[in-house]
Amino acid sequence: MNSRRKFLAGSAAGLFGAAMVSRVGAASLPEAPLRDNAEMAPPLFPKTGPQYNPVVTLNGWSLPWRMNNGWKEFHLVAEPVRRQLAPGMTANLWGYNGQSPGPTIECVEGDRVRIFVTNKLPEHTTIHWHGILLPNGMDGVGGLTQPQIPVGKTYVYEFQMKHSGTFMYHPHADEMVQMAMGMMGSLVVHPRDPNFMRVERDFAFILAAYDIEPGAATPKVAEMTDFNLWTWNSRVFPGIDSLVVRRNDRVRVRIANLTMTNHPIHIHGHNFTVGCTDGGWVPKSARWPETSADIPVGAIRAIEFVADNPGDWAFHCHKSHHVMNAMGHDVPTMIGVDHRGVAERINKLIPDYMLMGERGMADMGEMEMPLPDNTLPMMSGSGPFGSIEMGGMFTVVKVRDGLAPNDYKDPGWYQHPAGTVAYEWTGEPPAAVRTPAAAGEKGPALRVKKPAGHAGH
Ligand SMILES: [Cu+2]
Repeated sequence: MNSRRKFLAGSAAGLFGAAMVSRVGAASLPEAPLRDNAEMAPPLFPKTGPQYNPVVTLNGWSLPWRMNNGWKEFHLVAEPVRRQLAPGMTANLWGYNGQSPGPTIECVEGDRVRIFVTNKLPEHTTIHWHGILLPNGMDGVGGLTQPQIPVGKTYVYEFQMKHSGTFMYHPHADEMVQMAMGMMGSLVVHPRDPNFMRVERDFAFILAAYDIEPGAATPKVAEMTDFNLWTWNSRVFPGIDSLVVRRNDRVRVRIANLTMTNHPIHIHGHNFTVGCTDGGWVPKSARWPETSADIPVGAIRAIEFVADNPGDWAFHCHKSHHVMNAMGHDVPTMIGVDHRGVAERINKLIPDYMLMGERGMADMGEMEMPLPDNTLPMMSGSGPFGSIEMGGMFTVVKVRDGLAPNDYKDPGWYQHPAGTVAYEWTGEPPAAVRTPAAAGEKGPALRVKKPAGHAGH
């Protein structure tokens, strides 16, 4: 901590502890780059320090740094942000450096890092470095290991990255509000040996949930269980980036969960193993094949697979209520009810009123339902064969031949070789044969029931 002492001694305002850092900001703070959009930035290859294979953050970016006498210096600014969740809906969130989640911090095992955190929120904050083995006073738990960072002040965290793996950062101050507002970011520590657990494509994102009323833009921060927007890096389908990979690439996807429930993340057309948790690497001898990995609350799983099956593969949370977007409260079941024209009339009286479809809910995917402003259809996204009827935690892994090593551009939809797509059978249907009902039994009744409200989805 030598250079920290030097740093503080050099300050003109050496009487006020860490708060003084902001007084010398103009001279000593590294730049705090900002980002004003939710596009995926290309991987950030290191220009200085040890080499590594950088990650790609879905709908996000990695924070540039500067080297200063052997320290890797980053600057995070905690602040209110406007985040587009998908085209058609923008939310008022809190985040870092212009976006929620904040930028991914990437460094290398053994690096000494100095992270400046400037608080531009309307209340105090801290940052906890989830999973990092560090000195207690750098752990970022407000009141326990440091005073909270007051509004307008900058604090400095300094520690050495002792082990490689997948971690995250988030506040440990007024946590319920600050995480419900979107304050979080990925933190990746690359192995010192770039060939250790090497992959060709390495993705990172965080699971976050919000409760935003249809027609509103600000999450309800007191919500405990009843969330209606299930996001990857504060984006919902169809706003989530595809994972573009070259055929036969080894792929890692680092998934952190900062929602209040678990998410079984499922891939099609491949199987994977869990290669890393926020506790460290899983030895290869201890892995087993999966197609879904449950990501517990407050945990991280990095899955690894070889992308050997070309195509457009669904990749999603397997809880079916997590692959849809916001519904109004008390949505009635309307299956079997002809309500054409009713919603428009009700909407004049109750702006956030939405109807479920009368033939099931696929109507929502076809966007026939009138929606309040700044509200996404519950299910949407169109594919080469029509509406995909998804929302929330859903995207596509696009496995293609012949991509350049760092080409993450959307290659468009998969062109299926002739004879490899499910097709309609056009013969005569067989005569229906029904099993006679047992004596006293009525015929089969179709019942479709949805819970009132959206608790638990
Ligand atoms: Cu889920």
